[in-house]
Amino acid sequence: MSAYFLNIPVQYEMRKTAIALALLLAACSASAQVNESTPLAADIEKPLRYGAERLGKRQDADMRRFRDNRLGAFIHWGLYAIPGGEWDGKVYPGAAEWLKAWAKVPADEWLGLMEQWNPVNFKPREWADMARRMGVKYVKITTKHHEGFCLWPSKYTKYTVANTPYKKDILGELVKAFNEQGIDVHFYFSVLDWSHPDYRYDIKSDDDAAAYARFLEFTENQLRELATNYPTVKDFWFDGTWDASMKKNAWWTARAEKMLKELVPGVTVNSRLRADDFGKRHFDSNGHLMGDYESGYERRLPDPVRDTKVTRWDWEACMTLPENQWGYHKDWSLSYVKSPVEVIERIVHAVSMGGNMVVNFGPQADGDFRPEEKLMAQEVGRWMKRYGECIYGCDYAGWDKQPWGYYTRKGDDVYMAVFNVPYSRHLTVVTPKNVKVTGATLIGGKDTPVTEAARNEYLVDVPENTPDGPFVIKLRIEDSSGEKDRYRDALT
Ligand code: JFZ
Repeated sequence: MSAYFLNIPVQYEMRKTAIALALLLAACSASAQVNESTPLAADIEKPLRYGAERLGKRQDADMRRFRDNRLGAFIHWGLYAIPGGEWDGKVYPGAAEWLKAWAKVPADEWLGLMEQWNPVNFKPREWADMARRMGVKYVKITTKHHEGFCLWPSKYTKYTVANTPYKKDILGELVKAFNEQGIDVHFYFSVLDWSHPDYRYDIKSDDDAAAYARFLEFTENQLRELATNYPTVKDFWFDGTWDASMKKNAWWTARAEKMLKELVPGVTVNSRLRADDFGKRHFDSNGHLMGDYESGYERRLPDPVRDTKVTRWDWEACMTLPENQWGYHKDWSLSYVKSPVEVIERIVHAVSMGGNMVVNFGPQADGDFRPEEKLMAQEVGRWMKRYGECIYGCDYAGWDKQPWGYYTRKGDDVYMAVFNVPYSRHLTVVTPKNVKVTGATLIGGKDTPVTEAARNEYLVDVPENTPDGPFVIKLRIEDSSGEKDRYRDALT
């Protein structure tokens, strides 16, 4: 009896909790799926001082250039290239640029490698030639990785190229050489700095707070120095911002972005720099992207069917050739190394989802590239030369994914990048309503027949005499949907 009476309020409380939970879940999923074009009701937006400055994509000329470039190269070059993954006779299989951490090398011992920094075979113009031939439109250079060694003669630390046998300003030479070839230069910058005594992983005392304040001032000085001394820089790609100390100093991440944008008009900044008032990173507590583009796709890519939400914002992915080696590692037999075709597929995959792809190089300590990287650059370049029109300036097409490969689109041009040829030798194309396919041409080749199999379904014949490897077919379409360029220029 008493249990029955007791049950009533208990059930009532449970129902209340269930309703509150349901409301909370609804709010959460609404913010997770927020469509940037339809701002959320103000009552579920949290007020933020350091959240996103903007809803949707930047549409100015500099951002369009960033986006249209589509293919970039990463260069991870620092003291870690000297040991190349080996310390005291032991080869560590982890990322070579993290060797100091794997082998627990004290900072001053690690920075002693500076005495050996003398890349006598470094030829910036040859680097720029190689990049141009590969078809990359921009290069992201590690100005300073976690180790703290600067590729430019920073006046705020002694750990720079100026204090090595080589002496010369590597960064300055690279900026000049790439810019001469019409290639944009982006700066990678690690906030995390193992060389600096004031760096803190977390702030647990007043002393920590004071040290970290000094560290942030040092970092800001370095950023101002980079932006001022190399004014043609187009982008800052931040890294090493994941520690609790940074999340507790979100104000600084917003301030650094603002400062760089004032110093370098039009400059772009990745989302990895930013944290909001609650320490939330990349996307703020209201689900809006911070910075200009998302930079979380590292060595992986969004699923072409499930993850189409990524087409609502700008993003850039980056990849390594081995499993996870950014800096030079002497032994690439320790993990699988991607073939040029696999690199090409990832480039196309990224563009098909509205993103950019950056392919990494880890130059040797002598300033030359390993043969595998030279070969890859050459093979990718050969493909880009013939088929690059399906990459540069292209975007998400919005058509249903097919097993043969990926679509990209530029205005009324829809491209089919074919990686898997079906036994039937017919490539199925399912168009959106009001879009007709009227013809198809192999890029660098001839027209190929198209037959209408059903309403909005076409079969495109695999062209005769396709070259080995992936090829691209350009479709002629009639689009009466009135939604031309919807995916590109909509004010999302
Ligand atoms: C960082 C660095 O630690 C690494 O050495 C390299 O420079 C790479 C480009 O960036 O590593 C990361 C950073 C972020 C993620 C993974 C590895 N992430 O967001 O998944």
